[in-house]
Amino acid sequence: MDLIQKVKNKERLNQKEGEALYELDLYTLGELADTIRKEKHGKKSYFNINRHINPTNVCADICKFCAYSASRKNPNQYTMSHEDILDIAKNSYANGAKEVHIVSAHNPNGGVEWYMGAFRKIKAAFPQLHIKAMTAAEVDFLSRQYGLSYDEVLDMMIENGVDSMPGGGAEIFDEKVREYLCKGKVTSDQWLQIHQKWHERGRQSNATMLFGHVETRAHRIDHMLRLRDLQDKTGGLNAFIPLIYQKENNFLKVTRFPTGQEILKTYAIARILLDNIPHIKAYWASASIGLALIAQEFGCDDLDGTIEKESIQSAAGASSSRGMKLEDFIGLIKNSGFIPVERDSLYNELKQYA
Ligand code: V47
Repeated sequence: MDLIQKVKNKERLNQKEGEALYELDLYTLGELADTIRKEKHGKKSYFNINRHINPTNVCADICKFCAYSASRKNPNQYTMSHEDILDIAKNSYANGAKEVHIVSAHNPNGGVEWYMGAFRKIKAAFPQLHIKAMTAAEVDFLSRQYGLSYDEVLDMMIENGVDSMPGGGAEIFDEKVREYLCKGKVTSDQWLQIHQKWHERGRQSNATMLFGHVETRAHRIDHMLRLRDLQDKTGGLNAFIPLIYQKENNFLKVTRFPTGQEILKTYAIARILLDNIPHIKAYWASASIGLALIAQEFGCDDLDGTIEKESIQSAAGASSSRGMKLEDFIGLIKNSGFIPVERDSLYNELKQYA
């Protein structure tokens, strides 16, 4: 059957059909994705008021694409104390943040308590503040470093106040590409297993995909389909977040970058293929706010949030280090023809800015 008709009939596509979607022209693809987006979310575009905290850049793992971790390209090591982290959370909470998104490098010096104590202290001081923390890569790192099972680390996260898990560390699931990019870090199967175990505890998480470096279109489709399989089993993924590779200050040599068209196609294909994941996030810190606004017409219904401060994408060249003012964020979404909807971290609607 014709591929377009299959999408319209809501039939599931396989690897080859996913790859074939890229051959469609951008507008056809955009229209197909936009129809699905409208059925699921109408003209609503979700965001939250959040603060990203990256408490350390000292890392035991080496990922070629990473400009954030301390290395010979980034000699400025830092590790925050619990007091530093708590001060940031306090400030952000006072400024209206509803979520802290905490992602660290894999610091072998602090012990498990450095990670867990920070969550516990934030939760005790600000019980209303949602803690989204610990990528599956961090869970795997703590497990390897301290001889703990994944179950033990995940249970500790819950005991210490972590509410949901972010989608980082997924990179690209294809084993060969992964070995080239970040050998030694959490494997694809382990990443999926950790999220499955988290979901089995009744918790929710997100999933990312880092693209626009050395991977092929086929690798992106494979990545999305592995997530679709996980979601069939657990239903615990809230959002899929394609992250666009930023090229500065790292050790990955890339000469060809995806065009705006290729990025928009990837968002649209994600919306079409991932029929069981409710939200597709155009993370403006990696896409740029301009492209993220356009992505709303290509299947994306979420723009992440105001962020306040961002260190990972901006270390690699993105202009996202200072976050975005709430009024500006709302104004931009409105002016682009969509309805800004402030959400909590689990996508409950808090306020519509009609
Ligand atoms: O896992 C690292 C990526 C991720 C680069 O769950 C890079 O809501 C681009 O996971 N160029 C961390 N990306 C950020 C992340 C995230 C962001 C926003 C929302 C959510 C969520 C999760 O950043 C890492 C890695 O894939 N990253 N270096 C780079 N040079």
